[in-house]
Amino acid sequence: MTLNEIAKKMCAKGKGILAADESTGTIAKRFKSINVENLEKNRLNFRQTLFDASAMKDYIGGVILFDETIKQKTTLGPTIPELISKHGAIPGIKVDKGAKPLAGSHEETVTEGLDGLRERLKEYYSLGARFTKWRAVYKIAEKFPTSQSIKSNAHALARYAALVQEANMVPIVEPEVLMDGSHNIDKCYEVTTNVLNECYNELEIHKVDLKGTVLKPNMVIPGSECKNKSSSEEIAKKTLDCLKKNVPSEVPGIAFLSGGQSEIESSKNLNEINKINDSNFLITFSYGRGLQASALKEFGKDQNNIKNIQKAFNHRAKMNGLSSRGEWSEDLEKESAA
Ligand code: 5MM
Repeated sequence: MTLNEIAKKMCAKGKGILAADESTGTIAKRFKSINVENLEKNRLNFRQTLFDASAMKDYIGGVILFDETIKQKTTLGPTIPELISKHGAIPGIKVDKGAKPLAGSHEETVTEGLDGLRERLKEYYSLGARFTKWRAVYKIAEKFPTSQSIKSNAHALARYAALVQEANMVPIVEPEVLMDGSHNIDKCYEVTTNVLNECYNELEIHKVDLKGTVLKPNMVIPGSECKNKSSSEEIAKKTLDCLKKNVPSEVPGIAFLSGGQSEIESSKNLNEINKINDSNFLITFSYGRGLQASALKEFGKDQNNIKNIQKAFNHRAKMNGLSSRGEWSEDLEKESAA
């Protein structure tokens, strides 16, 4: 498959991406919330339960894994990447080494992980990965994000993407403008515009073939502490407008992060965006919390109740699959959960 074909398959209509790439520290927080010990066997058990669920075949185009997970063998027989491929989804891998304090602007971060990346990519390809992910993080506050943060993160994202294409994989470019803060939706629109512009400037400088990439952005949404709430219609309108103005049309797929929105909010907002999507972009989800929160709760109740864990995951994956077609509704949400 060409990189363009892989990107389209990851974001195919009715399907999206499962972001299961929590690093050991992040999964520790998730497990703490359900009183599960953060052991390798528990991480494997939770993840293989999701990757073997029936929704994988119908609603999941790709799964983003963490370094530990891509190297694991399931207790079902196959390795993790084999299990994912068996269900028709594409295995992918998070290759960044995390957001670290930015020298010169310590309250902001720059994502690291370029050293030795070319070699790591070879290994991940041999383990079955066909796409990768790198996340840059930007916070909104009075003086933030600085142009230093916007420029340094865009530069790193572009160097990452160029290396990934050289290794014959599709780079997911994830510039995440955080929801934290009291800013309004228009501020998020303005910052997201600046961030996207700088990213695509750098991607062009680094000769990245945009047809073989997927963008993973935030939605244009008010800060979580903002007093003026926005309707899904407004979020959809502003998000789509921002993407149409700032993302080059060669990009085949846009897969949103959920970023701390609830499961229902993230499905509803994605649905509204697709209802009015008049662009050529395939617009879908690449959710972590938005796809896993309910399943995680079930896992906390009983780690061995595969049926209930998979039922919760199947439901969310189906709802988001519908949202990627603009066919989700609150009624279907209730009917299918019953
Ligand atoms: C799954 O979480 C990923 C972050 O992991 P680390 O912080 O441990 O590196 C994250 O990049 C994720 O892929 C995206 O932010 C989407 O997740 P949400 O939960 O925002 O949909």
